[in-house]
Amino acid sequence: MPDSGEALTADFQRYQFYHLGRFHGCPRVYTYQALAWTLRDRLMSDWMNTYAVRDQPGKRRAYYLSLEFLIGRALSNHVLNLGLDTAAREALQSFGQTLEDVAEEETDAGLGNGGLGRLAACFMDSCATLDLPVMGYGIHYEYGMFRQNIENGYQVEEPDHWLRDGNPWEVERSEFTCRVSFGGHTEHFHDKEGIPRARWANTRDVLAIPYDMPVSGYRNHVVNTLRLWKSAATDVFDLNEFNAGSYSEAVQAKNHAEHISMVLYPNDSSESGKELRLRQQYFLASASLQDALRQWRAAGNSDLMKFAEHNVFQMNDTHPTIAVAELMRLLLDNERLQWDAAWAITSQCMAYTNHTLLPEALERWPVALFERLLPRPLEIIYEINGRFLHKVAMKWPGDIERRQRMSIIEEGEVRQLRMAWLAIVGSFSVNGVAALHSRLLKEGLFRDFFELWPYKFNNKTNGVTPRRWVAHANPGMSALINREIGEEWVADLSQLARLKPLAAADHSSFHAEWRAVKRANKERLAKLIKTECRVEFNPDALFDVQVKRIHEYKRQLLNVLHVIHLYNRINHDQLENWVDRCVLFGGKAAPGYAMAKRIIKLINNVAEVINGDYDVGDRLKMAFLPNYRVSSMEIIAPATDLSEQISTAGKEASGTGNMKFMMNGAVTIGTYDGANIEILDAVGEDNFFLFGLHAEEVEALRPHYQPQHYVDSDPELRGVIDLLASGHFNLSEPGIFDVILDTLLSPNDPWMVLADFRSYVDAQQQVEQAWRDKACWTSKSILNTASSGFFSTDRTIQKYNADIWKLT
Ligand code: 26Q
Repeated sequence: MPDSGEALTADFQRYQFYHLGRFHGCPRVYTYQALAWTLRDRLMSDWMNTYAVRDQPGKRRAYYLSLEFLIGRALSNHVLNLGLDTAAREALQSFGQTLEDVAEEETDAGLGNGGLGRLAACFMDSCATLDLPVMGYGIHYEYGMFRQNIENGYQVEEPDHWLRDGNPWEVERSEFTCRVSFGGHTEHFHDKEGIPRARWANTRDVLAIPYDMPVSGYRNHVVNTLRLWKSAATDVFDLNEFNAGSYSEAVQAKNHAEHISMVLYPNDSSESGKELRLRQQYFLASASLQDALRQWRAAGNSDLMKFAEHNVFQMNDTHPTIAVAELMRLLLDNERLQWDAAWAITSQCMAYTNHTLLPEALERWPVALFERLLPRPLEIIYEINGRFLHKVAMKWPGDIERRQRMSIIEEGEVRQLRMAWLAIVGSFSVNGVAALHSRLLKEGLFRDFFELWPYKFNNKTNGVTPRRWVAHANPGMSALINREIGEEWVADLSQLARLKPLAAADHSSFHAEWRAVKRANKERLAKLIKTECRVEFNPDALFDVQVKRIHEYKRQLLNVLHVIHLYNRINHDQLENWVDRCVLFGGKAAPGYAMAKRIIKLINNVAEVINGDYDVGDRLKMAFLPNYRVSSMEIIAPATDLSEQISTAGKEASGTGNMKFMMNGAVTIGTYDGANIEILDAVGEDNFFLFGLHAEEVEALRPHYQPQHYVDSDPELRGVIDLLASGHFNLSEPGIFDVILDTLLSPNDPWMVLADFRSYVDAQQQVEQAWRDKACWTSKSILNTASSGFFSTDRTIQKYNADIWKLT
């Protein structure tokens, strides 16, 4: 299709008038829609071509199975990838609109909670840019991540009806609808050849209808597919009920089916036992595997023994792990393979990525629930476990305890399925998401399995896509970089290293330009914060930012304690060498996580007191930005000076926000945890503010942890705790922060917040010292961007491909 500004203008006009039925001057959302359709047309032929190229016999393909794809907005991303920036601006200009304003009209596709979901979206971007035959499989949630409002300082959740205005990017492909079974019972019989077989009978089925979203590569004419399943009632089932005269029951059953893809679960650490969640998991796994089998056949293949040669499924955490049992079921019951053949195929094409070290976050499902919902897959899991435990017994004769530890079935009052164990047993590859995380998995959680199958375990350090997180989010910095080293860095981020010489202080004019870009980005963020929080951030102050899910292990509380400490310093006139600071928080709490919600309330109350204190003035500001999401981070990361990555060491598997900040020239204050360690390695200790206990030290201290000891021996910490305990931040709401004080002061605080307070405050002093020397800070900022090449998902995906997927 023609790509000129004129051609886009004509199409845009046609869509606005003939397709949408809107005149010039209509609400801006229709301008967005008309432009989206105009661009979609330009994706279509590349999309169809990519399909055709992928559809060849004998070609190996990968599938990314994930309950979450946190995509955010698509329009600007496609504009960038297609190289249509100038043309799109030209088209909009004749209607008096800017691309930025129009892009703002798009609702984020918030089909994920946080890091794990956003990683899946960055991976899809890199796979397309690297021209790899990878398809994403997920769920077409009607409601994505809830919208967060703040009322009187408390989080209030609202449904996210992201499809209200329609979704111009998706294409329904009802021709590939699948059927997914639930309930019923199993029957065992011998087939004509006398071979024992099973059938899953009397099931209640639902339909899975695919909705495809295009995933464009960066200027390479590749458009891959993200296929999202929507649930619907089967006609047959409705009709049966209807014939029996129970019309309303039939409609109810229809509702029941449609519930499956209704809403994303808003927990970012597993919440066990919810039946609907298990339905979602099986729905995704079953539909995706059926579809992959169909695609493989449609490409002209037929010898099932070659299936594992041609297909690999990457499971994003344990959420889609029921796929192990489901592929076995399809091969045994539908394809009539024998157990050994089916197992050889299954265990050769499944791969599992773990995203957490918290033992309490490992997914478990009550066996009883499985029995009722998925009787046939459960039988298969029993068989997998029996055969597996036999192997364990062979390797460690008489070691009963180990057999119990390693069993996929956890015995106890409620028998439970350990999904991580099923994933490891059923996969040929098991990986963590940062070097430390992968090592700790081998030494801790997965130790027994590592001893059995050391060759399965590997590391794939996370990344983020530089297209969205730099080229799109930070056009000012991108232009500056382009001028210095050309544009190649966008698809080869290691090129950024060529900026390193410019960090030297004698490049003062480059330094000034770098600062000017950051300053403009800070103005943009300050405007947003003014609108959303009614707080004034001064762009000349240090922008100190912690945005991520609210979780105790991420220690937003440690950050708050530091802010209270700064407030105390002001109140005690300790203003020597003062550095003006604006502290920004953002993030959602799981609706059922009371402590996380109380932390949000604390942040808001402390902010209100500080911002309202005339004596504090511009020295210190604090804000909580409501409804943190992908599109907020696109404004926040480019405007950040100091990136807060302060989890208890050994608890954050990787982190990916840390990488987005680094790429955009923020300096990190962080613990020796997750990918922070690799960031520190890349940028050097002079350009990273490291503090706190290491993972091993945390565990060594745990049995003896006495938080009161730190309070007694550190007057500044005592000042902070005393002020909090005095009720200064909750004068009209007595007692609401007692639970927070209690955990901070408890020897059982798992996150050991107070153990790192002194070290954190000292590191913050180093931050201030560096900030006061403009050249020194600018140099650190440039070096962070220049050293961030490793953290591109292009590198991550190349490693997945080289070690696991082996696609050509
Ligand atoms: C499980 C069962 C039932 C309901 C919800 C869940 C659930 C949903 C989401 C459990 C966990 C999640 C999300 C986890 C997550 O985002 N983990 C993060 O993954 C990132 C990408 O690897 C890492 O960088 C982060 O360190 C890790 O916390």
